[in-house]
Amino acid sequence: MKVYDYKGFPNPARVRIALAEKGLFDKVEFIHVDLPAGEHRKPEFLAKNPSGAVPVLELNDGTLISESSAITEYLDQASGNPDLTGTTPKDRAIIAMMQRKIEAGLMDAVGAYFHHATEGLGPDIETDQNPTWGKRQRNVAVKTMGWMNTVLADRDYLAGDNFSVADITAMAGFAFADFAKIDIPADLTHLLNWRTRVSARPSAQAAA
Ligand SMILES: N[C@@H](CCC(=O)N[C@@H](CS)C(=O)NCC(=O)O)C(=O)O
Repeated sequence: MKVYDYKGFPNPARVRIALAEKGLFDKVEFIHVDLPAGEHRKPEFLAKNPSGAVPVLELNDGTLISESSAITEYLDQASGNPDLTGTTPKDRAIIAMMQRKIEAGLMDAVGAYFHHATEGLGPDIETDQNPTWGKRQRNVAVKTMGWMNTVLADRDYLAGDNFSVADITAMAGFAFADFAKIDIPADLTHLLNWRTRVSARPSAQAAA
């Protein structure tokens, strides 16, 4: 398997954490895509992912899977021991729900702030900025942190008692928030404790 990515970037980090959790990190070939140079917008890469974004997983039979949650779903379900995306219909639905809320409310909101309300990846890449919208998305991210704190008041992980892809999305989302200088408010103690807990996992180093 090949993973097209850019080490240190937020969405590739999600797949790197998932690979580490599944013990597959050394079983894939990482292909560096030079985002700041615009390699992801060239026809060769757009043929792999028309969205022009990393990560992309390429299976040995040539199948191309983009979207970090879909890649994680594949890695987990194909492993024979799906412990990140659930097994029962109810667990799978709850994990998918929490993953998507955190993806939209934290990861994507921080991304919108970074790309629209800061210099982002520089003028050659950030050609369609909307700073007003970007700043509003910063508020969305902080509001989402508050909601996550209430969720974590009575559970160890975001989708229940077990670590899941929802936690992976949040781990990468908070690393991105750090980079974009959006702090977790100090009174969100459940969330801060959760972050300490997941940061101690060996997989957290995979994305660093
Ligand atoms: N929804 C996608 C988002 C992928 C994404 O936005 N990746 C960023 C890197 S963190 C990217 O490639 N950005 C390039 C661009 O938007 O120009 C996922 O879950 O993988």
